[in-house]
Amino acid sequence: MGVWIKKAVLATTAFKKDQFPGLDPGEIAFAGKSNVGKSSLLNRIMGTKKLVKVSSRPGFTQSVNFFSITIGGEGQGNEAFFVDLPGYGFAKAPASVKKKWERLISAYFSSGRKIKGVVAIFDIRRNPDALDLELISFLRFYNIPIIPVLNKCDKLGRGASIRRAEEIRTQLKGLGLNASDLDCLSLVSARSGSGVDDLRSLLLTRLVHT
Ligand SMILES: Nc1nc2c(ncn2[C@@H]2O[C@H](COP(=O)(O)OP(=O)(O)OP(=O)(O)O)[C@@H](O)[C@H]2O)c(=O)[nH]1
Ligand SMILES: [Mg+2]
Repeated sequence: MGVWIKKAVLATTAFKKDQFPGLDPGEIAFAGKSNVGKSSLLNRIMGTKKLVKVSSRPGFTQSVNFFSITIGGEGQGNEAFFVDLPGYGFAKAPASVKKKWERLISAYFSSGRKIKGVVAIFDIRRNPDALDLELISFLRFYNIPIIPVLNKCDKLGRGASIRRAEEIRTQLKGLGLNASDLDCLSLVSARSGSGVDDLRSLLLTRLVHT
């Protein structure tokens, strides 16, 4: 028997931390640079096409969005949140807006909520940089498990994806990711759906068992 999502709905859109939901059943958040495909991947994982708003314009998600999910199968009876975060590192955003997002993202990580993992999403074609290091350091400081994911694999062939994954794995190790976190490095495409079933199982299993 597997574990699956029976139902997913948008529960709360928060522009500041006092708008985070009072309910705290355990959650997994999606973080990464602007435009890496956080919102698209969430739609794929939840099996929804339009629940999470997506745009080719970087800096699209500007609030913290909590999606309430009902788990079925082995995890029957469990409720949890998936949390879509605004992206960081959007060069063209005005400084004041960047500050606001940064404050919101750090308020989220330091909120004391039951964050059972953060899916750290990277574009498989790009190397992690200083801003990604900031995210990783932040998560390590708060002892939040990191689930690294390389998205947009449809842009590369299978061989090239595997080669890139090895390069990025080495770089992430250099940025301080634990071996145990790196063990579950996932290669996915939010566009084609490849790798998404395995990632969904991994996330739901975390939610149910940790
Ligand atoms: N080729 C390809 N494009 C993708 C994939 N995932 C997302 N995209 C595209 O990338 C763009 C950004 O997607 P979003 O899901 O809005 O990205 P985001 O990370 O939520 O962006 P922000 O909200 O700005 O932080 C959109 O044009 C998507 O269609 C993928 O796996 N492959
Ligand atoms: Mg988004």
